Amino acid sequence: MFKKMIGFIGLPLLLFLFAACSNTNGESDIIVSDAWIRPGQVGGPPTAAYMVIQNTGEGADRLLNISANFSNMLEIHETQVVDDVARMVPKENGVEIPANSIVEVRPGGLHIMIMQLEEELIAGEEVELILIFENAGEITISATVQE
Ligand SMILES: [Cu+2]
Repeated sequence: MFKKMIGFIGLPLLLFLFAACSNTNGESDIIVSDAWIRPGQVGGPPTAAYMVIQNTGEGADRLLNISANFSNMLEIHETQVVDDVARMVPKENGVEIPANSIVEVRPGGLHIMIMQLEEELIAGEEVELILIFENAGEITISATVQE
């Protein structure tokens, strides 16, 4: 009887500990806010996502990659104006998020280019993006689809 009770209590406790371990992102120094994505259609032109990334820590971090379930082709780009011509430069080594700083991923500068949409993105929807940081690891955020 006693053994049976231990077994009964042990499993939920074990699951709780697992949940606690996998939740280390909760202590992350990286805070992502104001995430939004322009609407887009399957087979249409690329769309883009924007957000504000804050590093509250004492060490630099780096946004390495982004993934989503509605596209397999997300790239970090930066719009640069050279001789009055705007061009997009892929940030193949990611974007540094310096210690105690805010990096704005905004129209006209850094953006997350989203190509080959597999699902329509409709204004008003909320979609998930997974940001992969060098130190903070994976951070899942919610982004609003809006013009
Ligand atoms: Cu781009």
